[in-house]
Amino acid sequence: MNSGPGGPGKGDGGRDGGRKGDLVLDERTKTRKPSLYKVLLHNDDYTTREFVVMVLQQIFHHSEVEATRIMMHVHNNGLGIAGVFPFEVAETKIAKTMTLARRFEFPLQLSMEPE
Ligand code: TYC
Repeated sequence: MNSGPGGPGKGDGGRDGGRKGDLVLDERTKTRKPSLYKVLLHNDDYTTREFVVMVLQQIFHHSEVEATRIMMHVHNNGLGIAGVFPFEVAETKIAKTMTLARRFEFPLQLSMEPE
């Protein structure tokens, strides 16, 4: 039985960058994509539509048309996706949005979950 994908004994063609004998980083160490998280926007009865659209434009970089579409989706369905990002980017956007919302005394809630 061999040692499975990526294990020793393959000889070539795998993850050694095509080189034999040199000490090189595993190709996947350099190329593996970060896992992604959905940032979810929650509806409430108090945050203004205008504020939500502003946040979707300023923090999530959507166009006014797309921001309005997302806001209306959340308004009508209770929940929607503001965007999909690597973990730390998602966390930072949530924190920025929450801080801004609290400054305006809006109860807006966001959360994140693995894509
Ligand atoms: N439901 C809010 C209103 O009618 C608008 C709203 C939309 C609030 C999306 C939060 O995530 C939200 N003013």
